[in-house]
Amino acid sequence: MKSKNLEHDKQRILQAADITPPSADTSRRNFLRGAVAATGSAALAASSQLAAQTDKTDHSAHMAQGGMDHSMHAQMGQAGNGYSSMMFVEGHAMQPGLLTEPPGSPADHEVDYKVFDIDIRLAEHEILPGIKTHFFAFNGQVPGPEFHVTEGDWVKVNFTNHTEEMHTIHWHGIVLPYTMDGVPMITQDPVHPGQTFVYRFQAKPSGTRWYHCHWGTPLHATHAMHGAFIVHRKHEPLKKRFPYTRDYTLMLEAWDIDFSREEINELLRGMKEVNLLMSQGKLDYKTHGFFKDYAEFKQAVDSGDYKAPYLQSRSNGMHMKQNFFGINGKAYPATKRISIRQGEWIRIRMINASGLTHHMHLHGHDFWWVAQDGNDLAEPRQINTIHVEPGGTYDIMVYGDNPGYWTFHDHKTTHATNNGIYPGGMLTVLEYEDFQPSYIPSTSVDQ
Ligand SMILES: [Cu+2]
Repeated sequence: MKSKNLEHDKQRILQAADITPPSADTSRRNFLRGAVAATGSAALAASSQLAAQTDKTDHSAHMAQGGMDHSMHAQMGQAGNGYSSMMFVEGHAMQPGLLTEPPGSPADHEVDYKVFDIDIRLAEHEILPGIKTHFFAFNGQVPGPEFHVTEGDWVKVNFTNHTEEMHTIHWHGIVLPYTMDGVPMITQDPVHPGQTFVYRFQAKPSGTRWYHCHWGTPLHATHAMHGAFIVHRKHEPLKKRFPYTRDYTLMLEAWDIDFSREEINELLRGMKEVNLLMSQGKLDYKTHGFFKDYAEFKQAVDSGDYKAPYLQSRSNGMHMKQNFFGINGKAYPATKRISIRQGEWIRIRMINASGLTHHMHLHGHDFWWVAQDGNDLAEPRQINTIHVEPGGTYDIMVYGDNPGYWTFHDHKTTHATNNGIYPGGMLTVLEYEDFQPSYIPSTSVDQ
């Protein structure tokens, strides 16, 4: 009876919401044509402006205190039993707006919070000339805004979701209360469309840390929902040996723009339906795979009531195959160069958001590897190629003693390409500001 009503509701909603089936014209082979088509597609018409936005605000804390009594589901912490999964929502009705301020951090009047506002929007982003695509992006930019705080600062981040999809923010490498860790269905309810979630924590330990969405990570975190979270020390001991005067952050990225376009289209189509059902309290596990616990999930699969996605394939039948690679949202030759002067030390912080491994190699110089995952190495290592693991952060120091133009790139050569064409992708140039080149090639895309 229930499922019959649900089927009726679903049909009515599909009609009311005017949800069109995914276009057949989405073959991987047609990626360039498809990229143009997606730009004008109706599903993406709500794309936000890529307006430059102040990414850091320091206004005084002034947020309404959410009710604690209903905000934290105590039983969620016990839901694990070795079976924790994002599909399990014990005690949660999947209604938006139930959870805004879970416990674990001091109230506004107890500490002096540094306040930041960040949002998530659907935005069009240009990876390099001719290649534009839509991403879920923090403040509409790729990567998201770069946070700079000092170790020990209390940080409050007002995170507002302006998309039709659910998201969270995970603070990667920050030691904080588990209620602020940003993993949906494990430590917090997902942040629903239109909702604001307030993250509160103390910035520690120091070093190169980062943040990313933890919902649907193959699309969200690796494609665009990532940014640097730099925790400075009051006194930086590394400056004694390496008196650096400039500090660069390089987010290493990889994109499958066919996958991202089709996933976003599919998600928008599906989320319209989910959001409508949710708002009416009619979201059912059989349609969307949300379960109270592992036992209910197992029973549903065993009985044949529910077919798990891994027993089928992705909704659009695609698997991610990265075809563009980049640094700070751009692929070579659109990547921003790294400037240095003779006799200058610079610091370069690399954050691997791509989900792949990279081998960053600098021409014409050795560099000193000084920190990993935000923590100083016991002894810096003098090398010129550094192995960069998914999720890891790596800090190096470079000394300007060889004037010229020097490439800095992933030595995994497939990553120094644009859609398979070399040169491109994860490649930039270390350039000396204070010298006159004696030779410049007569043909170049970047001189
Ligand atoms: Cu997300």
